[in-house]
This record gives sequence, C-alpha cells and structure tokens, in this order.
Amino acid sequence: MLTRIDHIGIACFDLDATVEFYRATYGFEVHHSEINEEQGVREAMLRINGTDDGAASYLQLLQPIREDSPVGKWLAKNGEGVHHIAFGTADVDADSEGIRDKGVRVLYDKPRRGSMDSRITFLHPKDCHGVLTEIVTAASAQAPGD
Ligand code: CMX
Ligand code: CO
Repeated sequence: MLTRIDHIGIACFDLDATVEFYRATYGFEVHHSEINEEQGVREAMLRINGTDDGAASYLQLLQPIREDSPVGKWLAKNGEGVHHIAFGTADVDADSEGIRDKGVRVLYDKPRRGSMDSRITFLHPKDCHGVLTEIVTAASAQAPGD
C-alpha cells in the first residue's frame, strides 16, 4: 500500500546553488547527499518531515552527471523544475507488481537501489497522465534481510 509522499524530485543545473536556495529561503538543510552512478545523478535529500511509518518526506534535488541520463535529457528539453514524484510503501515489490497488473508500464523488472539504500522503481509518465512516478521502500521500512 502506498502510504505517503516519499519525495519530490527536482532537476537542477547546479546542485550547490539549488541547495543554497532551499537553505537560505526556507531553512531546509541537507540530510544526505550522494552520487548514484546507475541513475546518472548527483543528489541532495532535504528532509521536510517525518511520518508515522518510520520514514520521512524529502525534496530530492538532482543534477545530472551525464547528458544522456534521464535527468540530463529532461533538463535539456524542459529546463529546471519538478521531474518526478515518489510514493512510499513498505513493499515496493508487491505494489509495483500490482500496478503492472493494471497495465501501467513499470520501468524495472526488479526494484533498483535508490537514495539512502532505498529500493525504487518507476512508472512510465505516459501511463500516468504525464507524471513520472517513483515507488520507494525506504531502508528503514524494509524487513530485515530484504
Ligand atoms: N516527466 C514527464 N514526462 C516525461 C519525463 C518526466 N520526468 N521524462 C520524459 N517524459 C516524456 C517526454 O516528454 C516524452 O514525451 P513526448 O514523446 O510527448 O515528447 C516521453 O516521455 C519520452 O521521453 P524521452 O525524452 O524520449 O525520454 P526516454 O523515453 O528516453 O526516457 C523515461 C523517459 C521516463 C523512460 C526515463 O526518464 C527514465 O527511465 N526515468 C526513470 C529513471 C530516472 O528518472 N532517474 C533519475 C531519478 C533518480 C531518483 O529518483 O533516484
Ligand atoms: Co526520486
């Protein structure tokens, strides 16, 4: 079951400048940052609030590390802005299979590694009324050994 908004993914040209905007304007601090080679991004997670299932909600600021990555291609076409939304669940495997059974294209056969050792998959934006949609199980919400 999808229980919360895990994060909103925002594409930017300059991660450091964008982080500084969110800090100076709203007071949001970087909770975590990493490079995800597979996804082709440098990213910063700004924690917005905690929720009662043990995980939180974030803004995910994304700068591409390759022009031919999803975020690189999207930025070249659209400029900066909201790139995707992500719903949180305790079981990304079951939920993405259930969504696939409804005829929505799920982009990965098996969930892949996302920010902070979460497990993630994506739904095709053309099947979701134009919204690239990510499904996430946070590391803290995974059963031990998963
Ligand atoms: N939101 C809405 N629509 C989008 C989109 C987005 N983020 N990205 C692409 N599209 C649309 C395009 O506008 C295009 O539509 P038109 O044909 O009407 O012009 C169509 O989808 C195809 O786009 P494309 O530029 O040709 O891009 P691709 O098909 O090569 O890739 C997608 C699209 C969704 C398969 C790819 O972006 C993808 O695999 N995304 C998932 C991975 C990802 O986004 N990783 C970065 C984030 C990592 C993280 O969150 O941790
Ligand atoms: Co994301």
